[in-house]
This record gives sequence, structure tokens and C-alpha cells, in this order.
Amino acid sequence: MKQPWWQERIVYQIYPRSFQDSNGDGIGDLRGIINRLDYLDALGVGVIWLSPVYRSPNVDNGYDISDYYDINPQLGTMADMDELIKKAAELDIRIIMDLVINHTSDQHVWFQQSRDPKSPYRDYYIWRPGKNGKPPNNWTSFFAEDCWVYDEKSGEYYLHLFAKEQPDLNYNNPKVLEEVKNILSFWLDKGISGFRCDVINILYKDSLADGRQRLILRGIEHYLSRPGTHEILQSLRRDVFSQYDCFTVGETVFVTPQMGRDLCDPEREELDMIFSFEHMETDQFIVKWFKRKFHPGRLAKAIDRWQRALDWNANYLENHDQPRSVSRFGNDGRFWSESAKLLATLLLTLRGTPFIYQGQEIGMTNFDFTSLGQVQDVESHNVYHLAKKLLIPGWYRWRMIQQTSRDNARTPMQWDGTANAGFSTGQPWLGVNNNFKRINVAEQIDRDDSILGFYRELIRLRASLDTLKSGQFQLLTAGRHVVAYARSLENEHLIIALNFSTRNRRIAYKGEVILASSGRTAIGDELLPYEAVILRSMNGRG
Ligand code: ISL
Ligand code: CA
Repeated sequence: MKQPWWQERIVYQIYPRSFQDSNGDGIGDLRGIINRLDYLDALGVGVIWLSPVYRSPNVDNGYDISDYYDINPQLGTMADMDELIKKAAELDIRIIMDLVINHTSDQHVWFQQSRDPKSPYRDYYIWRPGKNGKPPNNWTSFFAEDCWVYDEKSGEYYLHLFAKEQPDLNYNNPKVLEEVKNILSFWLDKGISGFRCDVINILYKDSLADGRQRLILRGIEHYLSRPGTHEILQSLRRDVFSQYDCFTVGETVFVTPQMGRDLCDPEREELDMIFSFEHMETDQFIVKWFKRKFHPGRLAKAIDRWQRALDWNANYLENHDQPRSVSRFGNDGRFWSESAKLLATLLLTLRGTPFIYQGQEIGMTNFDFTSLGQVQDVESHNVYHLAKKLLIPGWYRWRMIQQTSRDNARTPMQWDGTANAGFSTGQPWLGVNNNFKRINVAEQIDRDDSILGFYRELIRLRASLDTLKSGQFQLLTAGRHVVAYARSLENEHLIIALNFSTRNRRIAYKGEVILASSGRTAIGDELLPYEAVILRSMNGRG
């Protein structure tokens, strides 16, 4: 059966502020992206996911939208956006946008109006009186803050599950959903091909009762994947998405396999695929701020659970919220190149649509900031202050931010070894990693044995092998050092074996070497440190 185009293509996520600046103001922009389209085309990218480019006061770098019908002037103009869509289409690259509809910015005109209790916009948001001089309930937010803000003028509180500048929309009001549909049609009519839907499984709050006692996100049982959310998604699909050749990928926080199946079930007609989080949580205790030692087998087992749970996954190892994968699951020292290639192999040989985050294809590493002043992210600052209140010692607070801050992934793209890594001729909005002279696109682009060259080759291989594109997945080994799995289609069996360690490791699989990250064309029974191989097994399971 022919697969839909969004299953055949590779998606590349762009965080616009950090990708390429074209006018020297230190902020990446749409024109910068236009100038780099050829780079993405040569890499084999078929879809670009643009993190938010709408008008925004940037409290959360665009995830706080103040006008859904306009472009953030820091990033360019609507004419630039039209040109980007057109030039990308000429290269057969499709564009999906970020859809942030759980909340708006507090600068959005709806919210400004809604501060007046008599305004027809009051009901666009969730306003409630307090209880005995306290907030309406005991919920806590995603960003380590209280989630209610008191408004003197009307004597009521509004709800925000993220920063206080990101008030939650009220989906009990049918007008809100109508507004959302108009926004979607506006952009789809412009020629975009779908949406990455921000925290889409928490839209509908079916009660504002107190939450059960729990360590984080008190109240979540009242809004996680509620029936009301499923109804909203079905309505968007029926009235808008089904009218276009487009796809949706939901960012679904705290999603379980059963919830995931419901969201992606083709019969229910809600989303096309989702980003799950379980594999990203395998190196933490309870919350991402408390890291534990990375264990490849745990990662593989989490991936396996989701490969089995859903017919088609949105696969990722990085995005703008996560630390760099080579620093986290690989080895950003001696085996930097090897381990980045191993992670590339993992990402591109799973069943599902692969999402590459900008810079991942050259092995960019975590941010090397040396003081909190260099960190911009609102979440990092909130968490640092909360940790201080909780009397967590200074050295540990620092380690939390260093390992986990979202700014790890947001430093400017490293294009070459010139000033500011070729990102900007001006002062970048966020520091450039000091390793840019060693790690950059220009240094790798002409070398087939570079990380970038290896991504190119893997993407080509995936496009040419139906077994990689659509074969079934089966986990074979999830050990402390070696992970292996098979992809099978009809009579072809591919075995992917990954050595996550700094020593040679024995493997039991044999077959023709299709691709080895080391460049070897034959292997014996051992993998080199951090080596990844794709084998074609002659006799079934190898
Ligand atoms: O950072 C996280 C993952 O470990 C989460 O807590 C994150 O806040 C959550 O995944 C939601 O993220 C999305 O919505 C946020 C925005 O700040 C993130 O950048 C976005 O990806 C609010 O819009
Ligand atoms: Ca700029």
C-alpha cells in the first residue's frame, strides 16, 4: 500500500530565532530560512516544521501568541512568509506551522478585552472568583509557578497552565473553537501543509475542582486527554483538516499508550501522529530536572513500547525543549562523531516519521553557559527560583539548569567558523556555543564521513529501502551496552545494531552490511565503540 506523503518524508524542525539571521539584529528570521532552503533540500528534508513565527511578545519565544494572523516583526513580514512557502514548494519542501491554542499571550486583544468582566471576550478565558481569599483551586503549573493570577479590577483570577503571560483559553465557549477554525483555514489557504499542535491533549478542562495531592502538576486529572479534547480534535478534523492535503502531529504531554491510540486511531479521525515523551523520561527521576544515569536499554524499551502501541509514531530525540541528544544519550567528548552517528541511525531506522531538530545533523552539543545570566528561558529561571525556595543547594540548582535547561537546544545554529558561527553579523540573542570553530556545517558539508554526510546518506538509504520506510519493528536486544532491533517487510529483514559504549562489544547478528557508521563494509562479530550498523539478514532473524 502506498504511504501518505507525511509518512515518507523527513521532517526538519526550525527554531526560527536561532536558525539564521539575515539582517544583523542577532535574531534569526524568515529571510534567513529562505537563504538556507538549498541546504535543507540537499540534506533530503521533505517537510519543515516552523516553531511559532506569529506576532508575540516573546515571553516564551513565540509560544505566547498575540496575533495569529500576523508575523512577528522580529522574524519578518507576511510577504517573507509567503515567499518562504513558495520557494520551499519549488524545492518540493512542505511547511507545517506550530499551532498553539491551549493559551494565547496576555497581550492578545482577546485577553486584553477579557479583562473587562462585561466584555464578550470575558468568556474566551477561564476567570473565577477566589475561595476564602485564596485562588480558585490548588492546581500547579508546568512552569513551576502558581497557575492563577489575581486581577484587582474585576476581583477574579485567570488560569494559566504555563507562564502567567500565557492565559489558557476556555473551550467551553464554542466561539473559541470557531476562532481556531478560522485561524487554521487562513494558514492552510496560504499553502501550509499542516500543524504541530502544541500541548494538544490538555485543551479541555472538564472541571476546576481541586486536584489530588501529587508532586507535580496538581489538577492534571481534570484536563489530561478529557473527552472534551477528543471532541474538539474531531471537530477540527471534520470541519478543517479534512478539506486540505495536510497532516497533524500532536505534542501530547503525559500521554499513555492507550491515550495515544485514541488520539491516532484512524477511525476516530483526530490526529495523524503524536510526539510521546516516555523515551525522553528514561534518564530522569520524576521530573526532568532530576537526571539519572543514561541507560540505553531503558531508552530502547520505552521506544519499543511505543513502536508496539501505535501503528505510526512521530520519532524524535531532540527538539527546542530538550537538551542535545549527543550530550545526553551519546558522548560529546572523545566519541562525539561516532555517537552522533549512532543516534542518527536510531532516529532514522525506527518505524514512523523522523523529526530532526536543527543542529542535530551536525552533532551540536549542550550550551556551555557559565552563568545563569546567559540563560534566557523563562522556564529555567522559574525553576531555579523555585529550587532556591525549596532549599535545594546552589551547586545542585546549577547542575539542574546546566543539564536540562531548554536553552541547551536553542543556541544559534553553527554554520561556519567565522564570527558568531555565521549565524549573525550582530550580537546573537543567545550565546553561540564556544565549540563552533570545530562543530559547524561548513566543516562537515563536503565530507562524506562527517555527521552531516552520514545523515545525508541515511536519509537517502531510508528513501530507497521500503523496509526502512514501512517495515514492521521488532526489538531484539535492549542491553546495558548494545541495542538491536529488526525491521521486516515481506522477505526482507534488516537488523540495526547499536553499540552505546566506549568499548568493542560482541554481537550475535550476521548479514550483509548495508551501512556502518564507521564506514566499514564488513564486520566480524564485534561492534566498535559507538558503532551503528544496518545489516541485511539472509536467514530471517539473523
Ligand atoms: O519542556 C518540557 C518537556 O520536558 C515540557 O514541560 C514542556 O513545557 C511541554 O512539553 C510543553 O511544551 C510546549 O508548550 C509550551 C512551550 O513553552 C514549549 O516550548 C512547547 O514545546 C507552552 O506553549
Ligand atoms: Ca534578524
